[in-house]
Amino acid sequence: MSDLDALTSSAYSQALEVIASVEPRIAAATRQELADQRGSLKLIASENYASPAVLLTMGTWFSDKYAEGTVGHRFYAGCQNVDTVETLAAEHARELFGAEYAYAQPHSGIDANLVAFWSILAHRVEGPWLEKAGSKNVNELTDADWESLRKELGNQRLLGMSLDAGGHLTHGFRPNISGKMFHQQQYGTDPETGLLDYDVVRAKAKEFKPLILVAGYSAYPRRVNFAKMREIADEVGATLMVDMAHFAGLVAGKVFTGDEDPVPHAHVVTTTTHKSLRGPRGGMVLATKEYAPSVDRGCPMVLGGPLSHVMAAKAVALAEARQPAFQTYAQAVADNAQSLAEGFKSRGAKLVTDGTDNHIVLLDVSSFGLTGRQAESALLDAGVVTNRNSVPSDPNGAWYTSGVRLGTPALTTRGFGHDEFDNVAELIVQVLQNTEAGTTKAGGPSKASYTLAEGVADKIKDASAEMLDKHPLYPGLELS
Ligand code: DSN
Repeated sequence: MSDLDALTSSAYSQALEVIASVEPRIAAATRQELADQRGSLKLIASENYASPAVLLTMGTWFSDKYAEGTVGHRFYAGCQNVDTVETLAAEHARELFGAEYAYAQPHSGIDANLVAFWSILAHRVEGPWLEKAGSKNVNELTDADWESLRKELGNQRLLGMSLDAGGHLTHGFRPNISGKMFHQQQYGTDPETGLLDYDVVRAKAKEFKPLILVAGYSAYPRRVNFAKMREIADEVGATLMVDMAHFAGLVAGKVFTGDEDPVPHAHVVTTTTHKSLRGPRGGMVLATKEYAPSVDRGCPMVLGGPLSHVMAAKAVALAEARQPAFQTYAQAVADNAQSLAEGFKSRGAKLVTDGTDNHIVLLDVSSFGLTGRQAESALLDAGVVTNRNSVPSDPNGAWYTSGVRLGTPALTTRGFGHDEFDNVAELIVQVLQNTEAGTTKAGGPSKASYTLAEGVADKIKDASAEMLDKHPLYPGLELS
């Protein structure tokens, strides 16, 4: 055991003792969570394993500090150390992504998107309106002025990718706040190929004339040409906002470069920090200089007080992502997704878009006679952790779905390579081939109940354990 491993083991063992002295059930659940994560195949495309350094950074007294405002301009006294943390997180983010400006405060990807929407409205609508109205401060508006500004703000359009094509709830999905605060329209993917059709996006944008064109995805297994999306945005006078929450690690690791790197093309880029970027659970906004002043007011206008302990962990994770080893990791994430996709195709399974060129594989389980819900549950019984996901024009809707979304970031962190991912495809196919859809009490087809043939779960768990033991999670971390 290295000195660092011994220190980490001792730090966690002692921390758990301290926790157990107050609420032993939480200490026990924490230990169990490590055991569960160590013993299962984690294929949720939005999850990863942050380093012990990142995890330990979150457990400090920075959690106790209020720091609304921005660096050097806080609404609370005593923020000098938070300023150091936020400055470093933003500096690492700007350097890593080549961004003009970085805002490290959002608590999640959804929060980052809300900050982005708000800042675009402030910059594009409120600012020009105030100027026209005689450069009045928004606080000085009369009720009549405010009514008129409110109409302008509330009359804006947003065009984003639809949920069932792989977009996110916050990209204009009607039931989401983004679909209510904006007049929205959605673009989908080609019904034959499942691929994004830029001509269709352009035609919709020309007709709809959105203030915001949103690009990015949560469940689209392909790369996006952001240079083309910017061209479209410019043609219609829209702000291009890219949500790179899922693939930020592939951008950081220089797998997505040129037209596939959103940062040089978008006005505003949002992300999470915990998915392929492998940092703490949180969000971030990158922007061009012109949007920086409005993004900077995200807290307290949109966000509650920043989580300084998490911003500190973001700085540590971003420092890790600036190391050459992260580029090797990111390339392996993409290569492994190819291996997983090929593994499915060679076994006759159906994939949305017939493959992948990012970190996501979207398996259409309808050919196994299952809903996504049934497949997800049967896989979990066999120790394979995934999430069900809609496929384009899904006949089973967003709850039961017809797909299972798989991602390679987490198991790649554990060291899985081509052969293991091919084997993962084999194990998943075995589970699905041995799962039968159930019936409802009334005797009709059920979308939820299922039967996994006896003995299959144990067989798959044994086969997984062989791979998992060869690639331990947090090797060297031993809890006493
Ligand atoms: N929860 C994220 C994901 O799994 O992709 C999106 O919000």
